Amino acid sequence: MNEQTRIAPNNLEAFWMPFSANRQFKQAPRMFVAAKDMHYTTSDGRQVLDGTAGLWCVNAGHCRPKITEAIQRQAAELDYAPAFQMGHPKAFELASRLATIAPEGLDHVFFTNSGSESVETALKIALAYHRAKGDGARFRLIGRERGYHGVNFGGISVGGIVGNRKMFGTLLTGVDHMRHTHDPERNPYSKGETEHGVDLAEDLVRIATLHDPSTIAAVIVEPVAGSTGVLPPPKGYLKRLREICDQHGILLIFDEVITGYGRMGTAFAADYFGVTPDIMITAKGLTNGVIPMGAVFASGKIHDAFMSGPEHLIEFAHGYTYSGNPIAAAAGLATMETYLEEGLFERAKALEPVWADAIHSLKGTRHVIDIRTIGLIGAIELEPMKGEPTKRAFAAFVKAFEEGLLIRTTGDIIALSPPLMVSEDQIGEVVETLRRILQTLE
Ligand code: PXG
Repeated sequence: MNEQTRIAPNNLEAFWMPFSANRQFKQAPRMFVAAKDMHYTTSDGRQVLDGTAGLWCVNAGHCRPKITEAIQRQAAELDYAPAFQMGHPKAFELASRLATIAPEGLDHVFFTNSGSESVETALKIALAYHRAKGDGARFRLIGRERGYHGVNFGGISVGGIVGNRKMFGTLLTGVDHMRHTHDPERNPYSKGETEHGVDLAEDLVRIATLHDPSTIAAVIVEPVAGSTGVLPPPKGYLKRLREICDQHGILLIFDEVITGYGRMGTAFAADYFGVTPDIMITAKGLTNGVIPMGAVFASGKIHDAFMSGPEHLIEFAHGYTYSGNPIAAAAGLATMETYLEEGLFERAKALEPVWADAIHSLKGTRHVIDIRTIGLIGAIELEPMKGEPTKRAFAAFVKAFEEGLLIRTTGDIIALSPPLMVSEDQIGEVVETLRRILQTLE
């Protein structure tokens, strides 16, 4: 590490940090200054094992040479090209490459810069698709309680996290929500899909009946809800949603921002569950988190519905200055190369049972009331402190950081999602550090 990276900033005031307790953080800052493979380096020179792939995005591990070099090369060769009415080869190359790993039929790709933008893009594609087909009466969007679809207005409207919604007025109209699938009483300590709860898919029938199915444009769900504490779907649930959508001409959107790019041991959760959506939202692992980029996949049926009218006219009035940005596209291509060369998706698949057994070995540890694992994702739910929800899990987060392990917490749930290059020894380290910490926590 060079001298420069060791210097900690001496003024923390100006940066208004996202989704952070700003005042508390600034009293006792936690800073990373470097990273390599499975570890971060802190500003005081300690190594921290990355149990969360950054924020669920660094699937290939940190500062991987292929990706670093691709970005350096691209920055020196073509830094930026206009995204509208102009092109550059790498955006086309990346889209074609992504289409080859996507579930069959999802062969068109729209680039964005984040998960949140991918969500907005997907919702707009869904509405505009029906209208392009002359079915503009389909204007309703259906989400789910405990859903997280980023932080923009469409996403918080279909999302189901009250804390992310309550401050922001009336949101989108014409939105309804299915019930969530979290039911630890019926599905305690689950591995993979949960046994009970397929019946919850019938909630879509109830909502469709209430509004009339002909008014519903799309249903959006995370195949595995991530941010609200890792909620795997009940067996058969996603298949049933697919059936109901097909029966009523409703589009099914999967938000795979967390589950995409190998996190489940398959390219996408759609492959893991054997259910193909009409539109698939991705970001994060697309560029290994290194450069902001998102990609929305659409079926040929959807794409082609837009390709009518005079050829000189813009078919879809949507896009971003940085859609398909050259450096992001180069990062995406190098990331795909790294996943493939190192067989990281297969590695995640082989590790799934090892991971599940290791995390579930925490059953019975102090404060633990439930554990869920699926793919290379794990959640350890803690009993909240009386009258002070989230406090115990946050204490675990701070203690883990001090002891050299990065975890995420949401409410009183610890969420884990290491880079797919994690070794069995490192999985053991994650579990033993947590076991030790939980025993000492108030
Ligand atoms: N959809 C899903 C399913 C997500 O998980 C987004 C959309 C939004 O992505 P952007 O790139 O706009 O942040 C997300 C993001 C956490 C955590 O710890 C989760 C996310 C982001 C940051 C933290 O649970 N998910």
